[in-house]
Amino acid sequence: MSRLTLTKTAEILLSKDNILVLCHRYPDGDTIGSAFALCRALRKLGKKANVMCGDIFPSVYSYIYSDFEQLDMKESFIVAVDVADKSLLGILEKPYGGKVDLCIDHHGSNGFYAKDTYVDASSASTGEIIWSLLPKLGVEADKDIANAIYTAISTDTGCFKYSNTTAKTFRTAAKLVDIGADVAKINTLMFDTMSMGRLKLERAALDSMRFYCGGKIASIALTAQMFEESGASEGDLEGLSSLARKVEGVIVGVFVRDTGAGYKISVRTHQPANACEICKQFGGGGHNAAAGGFIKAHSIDEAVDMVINAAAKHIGEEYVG
Ligand SMILES: [Mn+2]
Repeated sequence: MSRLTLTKTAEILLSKDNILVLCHRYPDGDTIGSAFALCRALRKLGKKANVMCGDIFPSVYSYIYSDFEQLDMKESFIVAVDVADKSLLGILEKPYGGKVDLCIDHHGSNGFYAKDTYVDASSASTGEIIWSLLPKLGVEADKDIANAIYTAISTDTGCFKYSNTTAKTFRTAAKLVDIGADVAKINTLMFDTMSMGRLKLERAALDSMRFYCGGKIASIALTAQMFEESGASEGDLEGLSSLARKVEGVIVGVFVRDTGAGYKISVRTHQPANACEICKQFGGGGHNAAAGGFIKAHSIDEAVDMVINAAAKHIGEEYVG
């Protein structure tokens, strides 16, 4: 359960082979981009390495993984990237949750479930950490690695818009462009393309929006039926949780989704509200402006009510549900 420096992290990786890199469930651009970038870097060193995720990768990311062949390999070292807690491994928690040798992450709420952990909460994405790791591994990034890391960074910063974006984020992105990252193509895919399912899902989500505490808090409640009827896929959910926070005056945007196996909550905040503090009350976590968790409730209305209550208390407002 020790906390590593980046140099030590590189040293450990250099001393291992047959490395399995794990992503978190509901995989996003950061966990996918970080995993494939790291895996490709390890292979460049002549090592055997594979990527695994408990859920299917959304097809929008296929340019990262489509020409990537899984190797015949018996893993002897397990790395998790962007996975703050072992429960986030999803169906991989059972086989691998207690066996993660190394976790590389940027969540301040990291649960230190791995044998060794490198966590940098000031980093906007795990992708940025992988980028800093490359020279320590002695690996020069190629175009595939650049595209994977660019995806990780751009998606976790909302295309360089969120408050986690730093000068280092832009400097890293600039170097990725130098290497040949397909910036326009990736940005169009990630931020300017909508499937018909997503359109229907977004329409339903907007219809469900409710406001509380004089408009400082807003909620979106997505039922299993709404999801079903939209024809959307899991990947179409990306960014949906940020919609409520976009409304003028809203400092806490609450997104609750009935997954069929419990209620997934996502909270997005503007300062001074802190999303992580709100989600912690339900055993969740994340970042100051974006956090999430799961809650048990009898109905989606009850689940929304619980989070709105916590959010109202958090910002010092009165809420009577
Ligand atoms: Mn991330």
